[in-house]
Amino acid sequence: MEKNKLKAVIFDLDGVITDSAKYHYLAWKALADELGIDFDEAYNEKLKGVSRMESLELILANGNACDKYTDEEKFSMAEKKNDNYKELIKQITPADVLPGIMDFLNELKAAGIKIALASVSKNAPFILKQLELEDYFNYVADAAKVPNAKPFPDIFLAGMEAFSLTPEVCIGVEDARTGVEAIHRAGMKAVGVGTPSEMEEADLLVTTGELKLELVKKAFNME
Ligand code: B16
Ligand code: MG
Repeated sequence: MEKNKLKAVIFDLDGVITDSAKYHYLAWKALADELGIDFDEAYNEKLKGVSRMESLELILANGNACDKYTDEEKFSMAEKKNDNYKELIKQITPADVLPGIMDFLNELKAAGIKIALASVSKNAPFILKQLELEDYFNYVADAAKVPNAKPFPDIFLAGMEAFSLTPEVCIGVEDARTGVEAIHRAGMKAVGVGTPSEMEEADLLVTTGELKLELVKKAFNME
C-alpha cells in the first residue's frame, strides 16, 4: 500500500506548545474563592481543552451553583476570569515554549510541512506572540469563529481546510482527552503528549521532548 505523505501538523496550544494551564488555574481559582466554591489543581485537569463558558459551568457544578446565577452573571464572571488571565499571561516569554517543540517546529518548517494551531483559546494569538512563534504558524484557527468546541472536530478541520488538504495527510497533537477525540472525529491520527492516563485513545504517546518528524512518520506509516 502506498504511504501517505505528511503535509500538515495541527497543534493544540495549552499543554502542547506551552503550559498555559497554570495561569488558567490561578485565574479560575481566584474566581472560585470569591464564589466560595472548592477548586483545586486536580479539578483543573477537567478543564483542559474545554471552552471558557463550559469551564465555568464545570466549576459552578462543583459547588452545586449552576442554577444560582443568570446567564448575564455567568458572562461577567467569565469576563472577570479572562481579564485576570490576560494579566497573568503577559509574563509568558519564549523561554516558556515546552521542551522539544522548537526543534520539532524547525524540522517541520525545513521539510515544507504546513503548521497550524487549533486551540479553543481566544487568547491563543496573544500567547503565540509572547512565545515569539507567530512566524512558524501558517494558519491559526480563530476559536471565536469555530461553531463547536472540542470534542467536535471543527477546529482541526478548519486547520486542514485552510491548506485544502484531506485528513489522511494531516496529524493532530493534543494533551487533552477531549482534543484527541476531536482529532479522531476529524479523521486524523492523534499524537498525545499529555498525562498517560488521559491519553489512552492517542495513536502515539510521547513527551514533547520526544517529538521528532521521523518518529511520527514511522508510527503512522507516512512519508
Ligand atoms: P480562553 P487549548 C484551552 O486551550 C485550555 O486548555 C482550556 O483550559 C481553556 O478553558 C480554553 O483553552 C479556552 O481558553 O478562555 O483563553 O479562550 O488546550 O485548546 O489550547
Ligand atoms: Mg490543550
